[in-house]
Amino acid sequence: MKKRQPKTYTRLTHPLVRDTRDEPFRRASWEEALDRVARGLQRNRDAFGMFACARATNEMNYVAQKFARVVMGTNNVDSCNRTCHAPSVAGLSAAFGSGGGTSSYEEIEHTDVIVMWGSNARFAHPIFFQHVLKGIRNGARMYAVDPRRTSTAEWAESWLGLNVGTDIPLAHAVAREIIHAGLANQAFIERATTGYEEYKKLVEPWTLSLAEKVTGVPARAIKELAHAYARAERAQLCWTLGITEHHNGTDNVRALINLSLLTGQVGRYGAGLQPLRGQNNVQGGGDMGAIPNRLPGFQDILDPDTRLKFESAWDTVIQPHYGLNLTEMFEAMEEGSVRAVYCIGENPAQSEADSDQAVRRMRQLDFLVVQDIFLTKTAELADVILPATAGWAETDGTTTSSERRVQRVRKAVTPPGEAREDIDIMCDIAARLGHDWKYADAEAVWNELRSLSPDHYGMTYDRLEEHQGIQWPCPSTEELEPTYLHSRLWEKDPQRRGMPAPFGIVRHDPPVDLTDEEYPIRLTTGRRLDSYNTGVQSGGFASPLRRGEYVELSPEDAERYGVVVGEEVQVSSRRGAVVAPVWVEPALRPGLAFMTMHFPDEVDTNSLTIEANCPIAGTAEFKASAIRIEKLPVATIVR
Ligand SMILES: Nc1nc2c(c(=O)[nH]1)N[C@H]1C(S)=C(S)[C@@H](COP(=O)(O)OP(=O)(O)OC[C@H]3O[C@@H](n4cnc5c(=O)[nH]c(N)nc54)[C@H](O)[C@@H]3O)O[C@H]1N2
Ligand SMILES: Nc1nc2c(c(=O)[nH]1)N[C@H]1C(S)=C(S)[C@@H](COP(=O)(O)OP(=O)(O)OC[C@H]3O[C@@H](n4cnc5c(=O)[nH]c(N)nc54)[C@H](O)[C@@H]3O)O[C@H]1N2
Ligand SMILES: [Mo]
Repeated sequence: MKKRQPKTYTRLTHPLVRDTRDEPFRRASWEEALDRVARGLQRNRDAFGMFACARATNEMNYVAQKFARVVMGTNNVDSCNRTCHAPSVAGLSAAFGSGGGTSSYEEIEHTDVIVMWGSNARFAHPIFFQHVLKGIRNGARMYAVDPRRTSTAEWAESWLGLNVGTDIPLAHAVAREIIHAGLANQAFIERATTGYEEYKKLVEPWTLSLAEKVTGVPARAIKELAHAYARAERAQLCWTLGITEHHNGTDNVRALINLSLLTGQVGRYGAGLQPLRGQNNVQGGGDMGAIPNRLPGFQDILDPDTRLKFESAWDTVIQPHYGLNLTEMFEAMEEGSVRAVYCIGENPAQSEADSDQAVRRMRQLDFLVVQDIFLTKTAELADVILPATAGWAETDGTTTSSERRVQRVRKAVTPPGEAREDIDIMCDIAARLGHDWKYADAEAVWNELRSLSPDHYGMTYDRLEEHQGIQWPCPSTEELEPTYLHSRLWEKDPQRRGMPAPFGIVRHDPPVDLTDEEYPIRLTTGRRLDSYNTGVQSGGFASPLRRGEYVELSPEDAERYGVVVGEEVQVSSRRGAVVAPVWVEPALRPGLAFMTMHFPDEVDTNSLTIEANCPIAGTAEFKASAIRIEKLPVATIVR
């Protein structure tokens, strides 16, 4: 078999510029590079978009969104939260008025039933999975709902191997079984929810046998999950991209939230909902307002009092409407209504669905500045490249984990070459465009945020240190709130209970990219333990775990196509084609293939994926493409 070496990315150490896109980059001084950026943005003031970095600190994300809103006068600011958990935020907000996961990590150690739905946490959230393992050791039973028998599923009492994109039928069948078995929590439903009668009608057709037919999960396994979840004293429902990366991701999320409302498995210690976020600080990026619909502290832009508060603090006028999300910004590039992009710590040239289209759109921009720590594929498309310090270990500040815990991070190593902190670079550009912001350090940024976000007000740097991180909400500098959200739903006094949580009336809608005779295989994409996202930060290092990119096929399909491990095949979708070696994977059922996004320089998986996206959240259907596998003619096989 051919030995392939993942690409090693070069760390950026000084600014790079060029006059036209056909020229190679040349080294420039910071002065020259920043002047060029200021000019490029200035001439596109009315057509600007910003991508912020979910790996960098809260402070950096706060300044990034302030840059977009104050310097450029737009709410067009977003990050890779769009490509993963925007449906979780939208679904949780619609149900509970707040987009955060409801529980703390520790609670999973003290629960009775753990449902991992569309989440391969053993690979993708290994630290959280240590808490899961403790929970299992303490007696919790785990159920894994995933089309693949993943490494996570290996630890489960039961694996529900469903067909890709059939989560709503499965959730509805679980609900119907709970209702018919008399296990619905009537008292909670009456006290804390709305829309139950309609929901009951919605799920009624989803008998166990119909669900078995549609989802492929045996009726017996669905029934067992329903009884375990509803009877548990405390149950935790965790989900990730298997739920969200679909064209109906927000509906999927609502279907899962419904199960917690039906059984009262939310708002108590040990009972809750955990959308495990992807990046070290994607929770914080959104909390800081680096999203197009919220100001810092997750405060709605449409609320006039909120806008007024920020307008007077920042001495500016905030656009009274939502900005474009990442997906919409790409569409706007096509139309020409976004012509300049400031891309900080994102690699959309390789991470966007239908990446050939994304690259073509970025090429059409009048001006692209990329600020990164490595020379990425996206940076190669830019006019100016700015070298940043890494949010991790090279910068002071805070980040927020998916249990809403804000923690300090510190500068421990000296950044290479002339690399500068993201915040300082942005402030220097802001100054060139007429905004003189002075921040002595990260703490000064944090204190400005605290003064504007009630949920963060009580978190001084000293207190974060003292408590080794604090979960939001934290409105008081004296006390701490409970580790879980929404205990109000259990209040007997209706005055204190606040708004009830509505059941989501959501219907099954199969993946957009249908399989047929021409494209008979369902491709789903995701992660492996050994690599990170587009490989920029994990490429190049050697590990016995790493075997580069493969198209993983079930043993049955491999036999049917007559292909063996290591043999290169052509993988085609309705958008593109790649050549990839085969891996025969017993964890896959016939008709299902798996690829990662980790080695795009070897095999560009995202040239296959479909851009169809959730109309509420903008997240693309990375989890469901239709493909065909073809043997290569012998002459083309190069070894
Ligand atoms: N090692 C490692 N860890 C990472 C990352 C990394 O690149 N490498 N990336 C980080 C990021 S950005 C994120 S967002 C998280 C993502 O973490 P995860 O969401 O856990 O990772 P994925 O492998 O993308 O997808 C999870 C599972 O969804 C399943 N799935 C596919 N289609 C469906 C479906 O229709 N229904 C259901 N129920 N399941 C389905 C897949 O088989 C897969 O096992 O990981 C983070 N952690
Ligand atoms: N096929 C397929 N595609 C997917 C997915 C999938 O499941 N399948 N998942 C999607 C998901 S969940 C995500 S989150 C996206 C991820 O997509 P991206 O966010 O575009 O990909 P990354 O490889 O994580 O790129 C992160 C970049 O940030 C830079 N960086 C890191 N730290 C810093 C810092 O402190 N400052 C600056 N300025 N730069 C920094 C890194 O060098 C790197 O270039 O991919 C999406 N694409
Ligand atoms: Mo992600």
